[in-house]
Amino acid sequence: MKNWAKKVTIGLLSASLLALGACSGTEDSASSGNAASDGIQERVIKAGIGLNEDHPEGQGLIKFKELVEEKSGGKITVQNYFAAQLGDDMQMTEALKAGTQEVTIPSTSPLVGMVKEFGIFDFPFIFNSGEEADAVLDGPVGDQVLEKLAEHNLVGLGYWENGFRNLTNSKHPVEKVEDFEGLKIRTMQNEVHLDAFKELGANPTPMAFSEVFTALESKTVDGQENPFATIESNKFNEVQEYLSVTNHVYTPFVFLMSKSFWDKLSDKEKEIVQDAAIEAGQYQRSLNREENQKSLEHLKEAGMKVNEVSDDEKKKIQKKIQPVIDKYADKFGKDLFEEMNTQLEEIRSE
Ligand code: TK8
Repeated sequence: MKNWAKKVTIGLLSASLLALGACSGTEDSASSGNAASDGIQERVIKAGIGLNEDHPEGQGLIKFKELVEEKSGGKITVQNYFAAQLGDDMQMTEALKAGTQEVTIPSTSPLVGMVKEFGIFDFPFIFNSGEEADAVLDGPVGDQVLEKLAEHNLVGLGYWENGFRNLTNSKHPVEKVEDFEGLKIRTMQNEVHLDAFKELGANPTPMAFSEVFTALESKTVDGQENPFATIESNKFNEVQEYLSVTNHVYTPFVFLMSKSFWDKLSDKEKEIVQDAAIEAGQYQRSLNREENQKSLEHLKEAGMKVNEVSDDEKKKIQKKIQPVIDKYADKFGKDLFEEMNTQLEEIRSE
């Protein structure tokens, strides 16, 4: 998306979020009797993610902390917790709903049981590049999905990037569609991923990310799939021999805030938090794209046996899982799915 277009979308998103909380925003600060003249109170944001501090997501969260603290003149502080210290993606999301944690940035995939529309991003081979994903996620399709979060006591402040996923396993290189046969693969807790791997003849098991290393080490599963940066940061190469460059699906991260916390914020505080989430997200996305390529090189150097998958073979994989897409497109919202496809066609014809 062109830069100006991105700014307009972000502007609209901020405006609609401000409107969302406008009625309830100032009440709390006024009644607590210490409303500050600049509209900023002393507050603490507890933020947790599933990945490590050295991962681009961890670095993005550190950037978010810096920005919020700087923009609020040190009045709003952010306490960061990495590596699932506060729980896995679903547990932290529940904590936000309960109002016991303020921020988390999970993959959208395990949230599909709560907001089914997130599932349209889980279809294999839907995006050809990170830029295509940005355009859809930062545009009207992404916004419509974020709006669904309000009824779950959540506010979505934008999308960050987990990225394109690649398969690792301890058995053999996966070069052809037949090579999936019988492989025990850990998937995210997401029905599209589960069904797609079944369709390919694999034996998938859904599992929280925080359990994956141990499951690989103990050979409970043969393999898993994640972007290169995650494979490196979580040292999966120590327990996995083969890395197949499948790029089979793109996963967004979604920046979530507890709505009960959001509703307490003044307009000024909302602006600070919203702008920091977007700005840190732009930093995170570009770092992620740089680091991902470096990570692939590091994994090769560390001795992983890396193989490419030909375009022909990818087409065969795609064809085999088409029934899964057809089944779930209806379930997640045909209109939204079509709107996404129309936007992608427009981008590709530009
Ligand atoms: C980390 C997860 C992870 C995801 C997964 O909390 O579960 O495999 O790719 O990045 O969100």
